[in-house]
Amino acid sequence: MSQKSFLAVDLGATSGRVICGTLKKDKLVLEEILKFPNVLVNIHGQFYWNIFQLFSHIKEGLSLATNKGIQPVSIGVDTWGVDFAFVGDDGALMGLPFSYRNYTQKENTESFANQMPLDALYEKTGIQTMDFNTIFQLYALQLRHSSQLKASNKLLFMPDAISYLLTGKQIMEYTIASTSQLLDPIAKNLHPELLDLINIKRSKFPDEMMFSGHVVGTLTKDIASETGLNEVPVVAVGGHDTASAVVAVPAMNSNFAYLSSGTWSLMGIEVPEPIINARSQQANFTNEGGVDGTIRFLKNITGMWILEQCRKEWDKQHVYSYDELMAMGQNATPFQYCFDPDDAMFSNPTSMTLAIIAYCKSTGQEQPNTIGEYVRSIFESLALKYKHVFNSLQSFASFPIEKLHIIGGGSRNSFLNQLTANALGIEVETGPAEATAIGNIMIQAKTAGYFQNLEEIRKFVRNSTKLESFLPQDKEQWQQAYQQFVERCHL
Ligand code: LFR
Repeated sequence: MSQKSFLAVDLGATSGRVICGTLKKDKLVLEEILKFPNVLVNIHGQFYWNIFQLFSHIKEGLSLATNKGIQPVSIGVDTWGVDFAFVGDDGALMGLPFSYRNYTQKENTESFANQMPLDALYEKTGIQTMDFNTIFQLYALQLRHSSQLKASNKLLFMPDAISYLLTGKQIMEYTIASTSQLLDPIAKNLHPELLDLINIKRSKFPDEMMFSGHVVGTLTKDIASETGLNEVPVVAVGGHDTASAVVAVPAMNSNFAYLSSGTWSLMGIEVPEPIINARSQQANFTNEGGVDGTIRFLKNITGMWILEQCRKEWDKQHVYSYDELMAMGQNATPFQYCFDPDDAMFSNPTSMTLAIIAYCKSTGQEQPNTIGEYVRSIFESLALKYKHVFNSLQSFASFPIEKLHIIGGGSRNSFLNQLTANALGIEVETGPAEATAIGNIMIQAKTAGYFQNLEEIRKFVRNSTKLESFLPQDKEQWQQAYQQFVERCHL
């Protein structure tokens, strides 16, 4: 195999990157070209994504790639889910996209439920109810007589909006569209009844539902000349970051579960058909669209978000490195405090440490006092919640889950990895940390003809990654801690 490079534009909720992946013989070699912050903008109490600034950073990343002598075969874009941008009749973006981290989401869902019961919505879509799903956001925009919604010609999901800015072509990529809770999971297209319910015409969305592995378009002449790149194709990858991450799970057989660990922790299995029944609805598992006809049966768990938010507060006093925080957590006494990371009070509080204190008080616990105690309680609570979701996941899987693959940035956290193995009682294998970018790049490489299927891709990723294995320890202690967790958190 000769050397071939691909560029991944990978936007997360707190930062974005342009990464180059090169196929060298039997390995993928990554190079980070540019990392930039993705900062929520608060305007009159509403949170927005600054898509214009993100786009400037992306172009800067593409120019830097040119300066490094990279001429990629193609480019792929992935982002977080559910959010979208509006485009006007003249093709211009209409303002900043709303962020899913707005406060009023719960009211939107409750108000929607008066139109259609949420279990009926689940039955139609197989998507977990999360207050920020696109369907509820759009419903709320209708109620508010949103001028953007009214005046816009098209709605583009985030990765599609970025691809549009790069190519001038408007498409709707399937994996990202599936996070909207507007799709019929069998027809794999927008559900007419749901569009009627929120009073939005099909023509508000691009005509074409595009599946990964197709070409969206080529870089516009302008962008090519501005960045120095050729007019290379932009390929539809797993536009949803989690879909791209799951591509890069280095599994050797299909008896695995994954935990894509970043701001969110997404725990799930890969299945050929959606699992939609009363039990999956009750447990609020989702059936998001994956690449190559797969379904990502998973659940969102609040991930590193809680630590990230606490860190912002601690940084004001003293900036601790990640390793220092880990060490403080490791030295704190085990199993003193626990909380349900998915409690609504942690979704976007003004102060995360105060939210933890409030939770502890309301559940009859003492409160953490030192940073080490906070860190330990955050990671133990996460590991115990992983256990809770894992038990439920196993009850849906038609196979014995032999291993949990932790991928994404959070897989670098060996303290949490060990706690997770302890809580779950099975082997945990970690890596790659760059799963999202790797998945993005590997789908491009498959589109270019270098791989036939997911199995080949995963073998190649495994060969390219330094994996680490964590075996369970302290079984009885963790079983007791889990009982206590379930009682305290009323799970
Ligand atoms: C992860 C992620 C999750 C999605 C959440 C909000 O980055 O994409 O999969 O539920 O962000 O969009």
